[in-house]
Amino acid sequence: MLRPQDGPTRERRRLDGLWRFRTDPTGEGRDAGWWRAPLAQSVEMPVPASYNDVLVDAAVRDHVGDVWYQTTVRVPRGWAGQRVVLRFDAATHRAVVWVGDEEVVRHEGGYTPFEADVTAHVRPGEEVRVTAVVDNRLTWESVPPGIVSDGPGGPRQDYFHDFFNYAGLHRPVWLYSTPAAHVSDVTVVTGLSGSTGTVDYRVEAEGADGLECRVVLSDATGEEVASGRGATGTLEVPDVHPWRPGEGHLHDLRVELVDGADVVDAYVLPVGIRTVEVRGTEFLINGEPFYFTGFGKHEDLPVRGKGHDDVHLVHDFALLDWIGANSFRTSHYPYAEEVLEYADRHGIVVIDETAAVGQNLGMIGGITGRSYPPTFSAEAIGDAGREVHAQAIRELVARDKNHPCVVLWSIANEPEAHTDSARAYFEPLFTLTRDLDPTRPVGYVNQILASADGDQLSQFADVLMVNRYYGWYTQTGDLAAAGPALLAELQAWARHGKPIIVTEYGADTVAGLHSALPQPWSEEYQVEFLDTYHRAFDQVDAVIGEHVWNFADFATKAGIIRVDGNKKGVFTRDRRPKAAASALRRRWRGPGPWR
Ligand code: BDP
Repeated sequence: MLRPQDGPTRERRRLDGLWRFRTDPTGEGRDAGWWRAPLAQSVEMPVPASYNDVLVDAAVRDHVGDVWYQTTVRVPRGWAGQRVVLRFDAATHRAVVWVGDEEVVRHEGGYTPFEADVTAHVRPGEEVRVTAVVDNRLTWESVPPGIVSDGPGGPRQDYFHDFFNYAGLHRPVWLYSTPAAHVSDVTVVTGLSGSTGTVDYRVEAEGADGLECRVVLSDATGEEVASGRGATGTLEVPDVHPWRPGEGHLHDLRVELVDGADVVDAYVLPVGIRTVEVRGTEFLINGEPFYFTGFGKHEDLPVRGKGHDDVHLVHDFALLDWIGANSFRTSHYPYAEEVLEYADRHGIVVIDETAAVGQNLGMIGGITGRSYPPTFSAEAIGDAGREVHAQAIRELVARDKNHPCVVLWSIANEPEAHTDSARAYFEPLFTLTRDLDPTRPVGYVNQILASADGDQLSQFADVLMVNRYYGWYTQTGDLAAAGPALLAELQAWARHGKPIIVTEYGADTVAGLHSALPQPWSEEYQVEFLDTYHRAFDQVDAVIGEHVWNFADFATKAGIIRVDGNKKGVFTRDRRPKAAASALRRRWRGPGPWR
């Protein structure tokens, strides 16, 4: 699905700002038709933002079920004769949208965009009411999963992942125009052969019978470097300037539908020419071994929750640069497209993850002492849940396939992985991901219950991604024991003959808590903890990446092992560095073994 853009044949309008908002604790709005009139008893709510922390109201913060958003928009007069589209970049976790009195689209999944052609429901020059009901419930048929139960205070949401269930309209909402005959999708696959770059392109168009497709590739200077005709083809770029880590060099692919000399529609796609390949235990970008340094992140901010914000977008990337990180993982859901576009432009490498987190009921039962059904079973995540997961993968690849920064798909974080039912659940999802995108490696993120010998999913993965917490959840406070245990495990994984990225390792750390003898929770312990891991990584050739958990402290649900959220951040939630930040900076900006 193409991002809306302004151009000679297209215009867009952001509907962000203050919308009318109302929680619907009894779920009456759908029966009562709340979209048919101005939303009664509403308050004002900013879009984009999570709604949870904006108002000082526990009933909003912990709300379970539907909330309603509504705004009024005037469709530009100049759009007469154009196709008009309404697009939500995200609605967490599902939504139904009406324009005026008409339902125009519904969507499942909180982190991928959806849109509707609303041409028939709007009149250029006139105002129209846009209403969305957004449901935050997590069930066995959602990604991520959860359980809603009845409590004395109303419905309660339980879930199995370690970040707060922020919800709402987290990302921009757009109204945009295209011509009736328009470019509806573009796919590029890039290659390098010596100093020549190639761009295989495929254009899809709607209502474009009789029109010709023309493409022009230009360099950053605007100079044309290649061109082609037809909906598919290969462009060759001699003496190419590739996209590479640390240098987000982009070309522009201008796609036009033409009728003789008339340009009916034009769309410009930024293209980074680069290759990605796994060879033995190496991860190659443009044929050169790449070592990942960086973090698992979150979209998480005070007050805004998961609401996208350009100030923090730029600031987080500035901190990544300062510390010497060359990459991050979109743990544990697809991030806003603005984030990937920024990474494209700045040469930051991304592991792109679905929202499949918390699919490990044995582990959760072990932590909480509660009993759950088998994870991948008709009583828990069954066929319907897997289809939702498959759809989430389809939408992720459809959205992100053209980003040069994305070099690896992660189809789940820490799912159950040591059982036959896990293998049966995941094998088709690996196949699906590869069918959708044969050009990028695929993996999943492993948790310690599935060991190097017991894991049943790694056989399907191109890259091994492992999260480990020796010295924190096990061998707590005992780094002398943690180091050898970690090393032994990494050596066992190395026998698989695939590259290993340690996608999580970290210790909760209270900023400002100091201890001469490094004790858990102190800044000194976090530094020594990371050092211990790095010594092990440097002894295992197959380890080709290190992502600390986490970039910054983040909000979680209430729990006895969380004090005001998860404190494994190298930065605090408001992005102040803990001692570990300088230590990481010395390693990542110094002459590491990966350089
Ligand atoms: C891992 C999860 C991550 C948690 C982390 C932790 O992947 O989401 O936040 O542990 O416990 O299991 O800090």
